[in-house]
Amino acid sequence: MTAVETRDVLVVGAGFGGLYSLYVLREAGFHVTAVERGSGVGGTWYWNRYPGARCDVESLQYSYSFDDDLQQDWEWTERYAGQPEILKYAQHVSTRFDLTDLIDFNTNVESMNYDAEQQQWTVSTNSLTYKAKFVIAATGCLSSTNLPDFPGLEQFEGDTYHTGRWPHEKVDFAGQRVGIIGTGSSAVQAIPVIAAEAAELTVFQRTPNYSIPAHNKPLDPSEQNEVKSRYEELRSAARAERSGILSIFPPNEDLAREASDAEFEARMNERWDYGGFGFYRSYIDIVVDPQSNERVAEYVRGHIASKVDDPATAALLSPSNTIACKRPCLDTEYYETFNSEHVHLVDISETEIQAITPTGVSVNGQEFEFDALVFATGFDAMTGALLGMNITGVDGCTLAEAWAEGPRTYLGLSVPKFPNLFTVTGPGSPSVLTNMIMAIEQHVEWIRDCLVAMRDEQIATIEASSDAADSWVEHVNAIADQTLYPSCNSWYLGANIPGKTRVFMPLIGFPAYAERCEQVAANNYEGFALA
Ligand code: NA7
Repeated sequence: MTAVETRDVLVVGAGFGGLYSLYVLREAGFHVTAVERGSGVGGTWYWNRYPGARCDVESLQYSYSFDDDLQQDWEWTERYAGQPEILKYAQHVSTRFDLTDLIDFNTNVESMNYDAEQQQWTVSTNSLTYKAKFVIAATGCLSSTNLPDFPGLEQFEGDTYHTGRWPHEKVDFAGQRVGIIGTGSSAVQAIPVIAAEAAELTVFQRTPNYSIPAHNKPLDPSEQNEVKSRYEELRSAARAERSGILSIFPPNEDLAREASDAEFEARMNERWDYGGFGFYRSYIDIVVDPQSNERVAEYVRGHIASKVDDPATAALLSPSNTIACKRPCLDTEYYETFNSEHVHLVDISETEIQAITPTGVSVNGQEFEFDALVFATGFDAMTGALLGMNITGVDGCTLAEAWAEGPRTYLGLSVPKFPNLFTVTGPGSPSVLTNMIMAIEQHVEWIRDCLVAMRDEQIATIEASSDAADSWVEHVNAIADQTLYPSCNSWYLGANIPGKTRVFMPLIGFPAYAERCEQVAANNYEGFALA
């Protein structure tokens, strides 16, 4: 018989959300454990070890703010930290705050059932069964990989890799013919690095992406010290930003559609040369006004044309869709990589991949031979990991049933019919449209305060009301509908997964969201049923 462990709170996941949950709940006196399917901490940064993997939020911001000694002691080495450094940071946090012993590694949740009579969850895993009053799903937004069902996939005789499940050992592509499918953020980062090693690299592109130079560089110690000396002020200024991210370019109210050619060019050039997402803060109407959006898109297409020698390749790499309505990419020499003779671009926009064969890929009757295939095909974002846990709430309602029409949460934190279950950066919260670590801190602190209040008031259960969730989903989509975000087939909308219901999942605007969460708590958790 499987052993049963009892906890006040079970946390699922030991990425940044899980680690911080463990920390605050233990400090608040709860008996808490995390289960983690990996053999170490880090979540996204544990799995995404592909060549070139790097965060697109600057390292001095993509870090915890809850402990000043931590943020003062930790030294980042680059403007944008690479995966190995972020993983080391996560490991350091786990060790520094004695969290590692609170984590059961190599533990995969197989199902989760709520017992309304006992008012507790039973969480079955591949090893132990846990009973817990509360469950916190800190399962990440981009953690359930999407591997399309390519016919013949299992026949391929070479090595296959998914960027989101990269092996821990170094993969050596030297001398190999490598094929990569996908041109999203992961591919845009991986392609230049794989190209530097492989004998031949063939990129299969279904939709081109806009990418802005990262201009990554070693961090200047004086810049780092300057930020550290003002960390509190800068962190709170970041929380007041719509994206929770500060840029050296202050926000402005200017409209791209009104700028003269000279003004527009000068401003865009300045942002392009600096690199990073500050580019998109050049004008406030980029994601709301199609004409302004097209002006910025055309500016980027101009850069692609000037970077790529072959005009036909440049044209193929140039997107025509709305800029920034898919997650924008940051790159290091992405477009330039296609100037190398051993790098080939195959357009599959009209003729999808027909089959994976024992020796390679077949497209439109043409065979491409490879020693290795890389799937940079993304994730079942925001809902995949939650749905993968086979969760059943009250009245036998499964999460899959509850979300048949798309994810339905209140505040991105809670789902009707699933009492005492919290989601960290769940669908309906700002999550992926912000600095994730900042969003995680806000969510986890809200959950901690809620659990402490429940303990103090002797409240056993909390459950989002159906009406509150309906209005919340409407609110999230109404805000998105004021923008151009819903106009692309993005993973924000679930449009990258065949059959997935299209609902805009992240909420635009961190500060108003955080304020709303505070109001809800102050108004005795309005929108929730407490029992
Ligand atoms: P993305 O951004 O979802 O990119 C996945 C890529 O894979 C994208 O180019 C897709 O083309 C392509 N794709 C997906 N399915 C197929 C099939 N069936 N055939 C051909 N091509 C396909 O995932 P990433 O991992 O790059 O990035 C995820 C996030 O991680 C990123 O936004 C950052 O926040 C970090 P499509 O565009 O759908 O035509």
